[in-house]
Amino acid sequence: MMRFPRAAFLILFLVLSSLRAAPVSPPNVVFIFADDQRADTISALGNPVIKTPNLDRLVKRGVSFAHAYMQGGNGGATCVPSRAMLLSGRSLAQIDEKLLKHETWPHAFGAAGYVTFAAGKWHNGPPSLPKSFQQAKALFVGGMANPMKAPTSDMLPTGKLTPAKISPKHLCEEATDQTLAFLKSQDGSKPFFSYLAFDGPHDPHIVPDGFPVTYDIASIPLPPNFLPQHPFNNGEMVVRDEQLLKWPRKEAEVKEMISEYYRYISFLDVQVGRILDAVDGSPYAANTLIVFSADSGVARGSHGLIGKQNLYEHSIRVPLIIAGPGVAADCRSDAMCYLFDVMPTLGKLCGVAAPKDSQGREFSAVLKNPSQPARPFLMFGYKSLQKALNDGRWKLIRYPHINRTQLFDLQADPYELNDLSAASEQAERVKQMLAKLGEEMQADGDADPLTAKTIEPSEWLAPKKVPKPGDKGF
Ligand SMILES: [Ca+2]
Repeated sequence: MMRFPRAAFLILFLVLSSLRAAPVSPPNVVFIFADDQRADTISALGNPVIKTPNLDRLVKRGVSFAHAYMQGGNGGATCVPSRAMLLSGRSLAQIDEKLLKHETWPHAFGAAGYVTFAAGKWHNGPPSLPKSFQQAKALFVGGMANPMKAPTSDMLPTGKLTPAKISPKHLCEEATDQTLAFLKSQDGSKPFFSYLAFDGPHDPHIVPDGFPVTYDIASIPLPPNFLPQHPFNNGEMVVRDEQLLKWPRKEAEVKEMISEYYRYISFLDVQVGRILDAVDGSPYAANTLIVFSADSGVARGSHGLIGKQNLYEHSIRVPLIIAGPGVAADCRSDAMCYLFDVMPTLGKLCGVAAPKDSQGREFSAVLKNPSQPARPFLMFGYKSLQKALNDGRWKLIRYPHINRTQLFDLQADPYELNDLSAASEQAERVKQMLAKLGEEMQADGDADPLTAKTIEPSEWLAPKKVPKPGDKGF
């Protein structure tokens, strides 16, 4: 047997040590965030109608979460708290919607040496923008707008915004253009964190004239849980989103709305494809995490509702796809998580320490092994009107103002069609889940009661006329 000279061992040891010690540059992050995009609107994840070839590409290279959720809202515009939760890593009961009281995750990335950039919808007030990002372009800071006429601003080095201007392009296309320019400007000397927030597919469902993807209205399936009207007063029956269609909801009108909604998603999918192409063709293709998610789902006819001011799965469940270095490819995960767990997870993958007030839990283990669990249960709220608990199989929704409870077996009944709360064999489960919901709300600082002082009628009659601001009941 040949003996290795001692010097050879020494050289081998030194080579291996130097390999181990070689600095590994932290991954870049490209975060794409849609507005009101349901989790069931991606072709590769099972929607038989919609065309999303680029999101499908992302699905094939990453982990797709079937149980990622936004935690709810404190008012009709759930965009605001959802983004505040995402960016701060804090829960619904603990957020500052203006994002001024707590360090944000994008700021933490910047402090850790990342170049940070935002484009598109910013819904938490201009002062928090320079506290979160170093650079920003094509920002839409207003309320709802026609995306073809949305006023956008750029952030100056002082942190101030330029006077708003109207781009001749669709807001989502303009924000994508600006993101592409940012990506192209990166020379690899520092890692980057790019946040592209679309203003769609939020209504109005407007895409540029001539966009070639269309959907045949007649062949659009209605959601399996379509109803002409929600069966009881959920406390938010005439909020703005619910006025987009008249009561009772007509099947043809819902199908038309869904066809336009899908067309908008296909338009956004093209923008996603432009980003994927840019990353794929760049020198940093192998070292970039790509995330796609949305701030909420939306009802679009499910349960007789149109908007996202409810706690059914269609409105709170969000798409979440994560791909990149160290992430399993073409995998699905049933791990339950909140949107406000996503940034802590990215922080873990990128070696960025959590801001001290971030409460989210990192689930990076799921990205390596998608059969790993994340949270054991989730809690939701919408104003003081709706509260819910999901333990992975059973979901309880409580409506304190009408003293009403729903219980669904999500495993047997994923569309939440069969309320089991009155079944005698479920009485103990309802009792236990209500108690757990109350305890968890208290632990998180949500002081709303689970039974209101004044109980309102559960029955609800649709207004003959659609109410306007200032009308009683608006
Ligand atoms: Ca939204």
